[in-house]
Amino acid sequence: MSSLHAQLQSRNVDPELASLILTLAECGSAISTLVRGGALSGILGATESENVQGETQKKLDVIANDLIKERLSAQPLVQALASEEEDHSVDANPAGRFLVSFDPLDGSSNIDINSLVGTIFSVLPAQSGVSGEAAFMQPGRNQLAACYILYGPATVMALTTGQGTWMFTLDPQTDTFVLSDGQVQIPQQTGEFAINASNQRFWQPAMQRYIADLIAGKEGPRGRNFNMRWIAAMVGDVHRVLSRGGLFTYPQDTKNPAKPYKLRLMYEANPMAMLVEQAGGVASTGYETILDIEPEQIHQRVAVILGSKDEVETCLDYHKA
Ligand code: AFP
Repeated sequence: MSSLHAQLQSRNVDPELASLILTLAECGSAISTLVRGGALSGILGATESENVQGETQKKLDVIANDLIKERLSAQPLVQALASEEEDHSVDANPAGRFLVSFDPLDGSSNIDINSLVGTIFSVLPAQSGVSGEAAFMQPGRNQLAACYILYGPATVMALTTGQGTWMFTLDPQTDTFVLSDGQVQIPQQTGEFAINASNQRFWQPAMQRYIADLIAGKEGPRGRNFNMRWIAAMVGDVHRVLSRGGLFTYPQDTKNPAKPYKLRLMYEANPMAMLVEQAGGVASTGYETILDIEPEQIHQRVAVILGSKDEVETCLDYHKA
């Protein structure tokens, strides 16, 4: 039984980065306690406000955001933070070495049905002489750490600092994250995919062709059957991919021409892409490696295709045709 703290030490993670990661873990553990309380914690239901993305905020979106904002602002190592739920980045401590972006509660529509939700964090280096949102304009390849905390039947944390992806489980007795997989490896091949199929008529032709061939199964060009899963929380779908392989995608669509992509680069795509790459998988938009995208604004959205290497590469071949 090795704790997160012990793992960070034994793997020689920069002590200041390790200290920040422990703060992120504490945020996850506090939110986990609220999630477990459900209706008893007063966290269910919606607020009357909308976030910058025009989405109605759930009570827990706001509670989780405030909790993380408060704890990170008090962390001397954090120069600034950016949240999916904040209009603009928030300055913390000018001398801090790190920038943290986060999705405080991923999968908000699952809260009221007692289904999977999670928190996602991405850590970037602060840049000398650059402040405000401009400081966050770095490709995901620059991330020093990425992690998510999934509030499921067990609360688990997937973490990378660029030396592989590790998985921890929260021990509710001691309130500590304990190592459960020291080297996550996504199987290269898979028979499972995840996509919101209700958007099928809005996808681009390449994705239409790819998914049609998966669904055609044994009788189709792929010559074997595929199974489909959709959790409606990226954190849950990516956890399945890290646990047993699979392909997850939220592709470009024309459902709302003003919003061709759903997932956010800084809060969802970049940290998940780092966790997946560090576990031997691939993460792309269909045309570009996610971690190489040069961001233009903190709330920008991208198409995402990630997971088992061979299957993602097969999907990318359809985009070349
Ligand atoms: P929130 O972060 O607003 O809860 O959105 C969740 C999400 O961005 C991602 O986690 C899911 O994969 C996706 O939305 C679900 O989208 P659908 O509503 O199309 O199922």
